[in-house]
Amino acid sequence: MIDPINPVTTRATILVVDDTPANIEVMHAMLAPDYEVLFATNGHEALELAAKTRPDLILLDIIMPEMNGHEVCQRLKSDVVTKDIPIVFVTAMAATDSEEKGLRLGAIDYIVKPFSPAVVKARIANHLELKRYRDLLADLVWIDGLTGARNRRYFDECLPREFRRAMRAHLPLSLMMIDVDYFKQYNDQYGHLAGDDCLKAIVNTLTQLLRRPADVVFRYGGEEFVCLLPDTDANGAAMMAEQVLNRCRKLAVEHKLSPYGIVTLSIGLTTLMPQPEQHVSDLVEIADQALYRAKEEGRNRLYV
Ligand code: GH3
Ligand code: MG
Ligand code: MG
Ligand code: MG
Repeated sequence: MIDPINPVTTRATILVVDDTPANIEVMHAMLAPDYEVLFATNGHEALELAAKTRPDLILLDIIMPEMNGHEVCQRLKSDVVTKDIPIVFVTAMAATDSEEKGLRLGAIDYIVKPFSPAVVKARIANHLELKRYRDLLADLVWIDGLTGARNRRYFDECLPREFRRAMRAHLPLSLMMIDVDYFKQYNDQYGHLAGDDCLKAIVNTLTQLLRRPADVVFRYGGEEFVCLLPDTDANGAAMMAEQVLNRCRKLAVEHKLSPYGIVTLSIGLTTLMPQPEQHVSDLVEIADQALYRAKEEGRNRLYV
């Protein structure tokens, strides 16, 4: 899966499934210079490895003992974990009905042996490119278009998961609710586009500060952001929130209509040791009330 926020360019992984060692050797020689190559010599191994490693592409033989390639394909396509992995049959079965069956089962391509290595390599590259774009598109569903932060939809997915995880592991879970101060006036004074730039700068600052892989920044609504801090106690979260406030002050974005003269943030903070009787929405509600208090007490501050 490509992370649009932190795109890591890793080599694609290809799983080759074939019961004949000589075929595997040929494939390996052909693919290893450009890809990570994994092998399975029977259907069961293939299913197991595919689910465990989720390769970017599977090259699948048809004639194999025990479980043939058609059946392997069918099983891969009926498992949520593996159903989106493109499958290319590479087989000596030239019969049209076998090819039709393979494609109907969901394979993206069907290559008959003996094949031209150059043509097969080109086809594989094309399939991988398509897969890359498909993954990227799928990920965009979770990203806010303006700031690149995770969006509200992703927050709604993550929060219950993190809540359950914290409960199982008996670890604290902290949540920071952040709101930009006097932002309506900022837009009025400097224009909506400048407002957009300001939101982007704030998200940049937040993502630079929250560097642990588990810490995630979400755009919760217009000029409101949420940071979810798993395995972070009240002290740790308060320190982090103070740093967020400070970094924003250091950005020193001019805001003539604010009593502070610059763009500032208010933060409502809460930390829970999740318990079965609590509801996940408790965390948001408490943070929201704390944010309200931070506003009431003058903004540009943290309230716990
Ligand atoms: P407070 O200090 O109490 O938070 O006051 P505020 O003006 O920040 O709060 P209010 O909720 O009244 O206004 C929020 C403003 O944020 C209004 C809205 O136009 C602006 N806003 C929301 N989303 C965006 C956006 O994507 N871009 C820009 N430029 N402005 C936005
Ligand atoms: Mg075979
Ligand atoms: Mg607001
Ligand atoms: Mg505001």
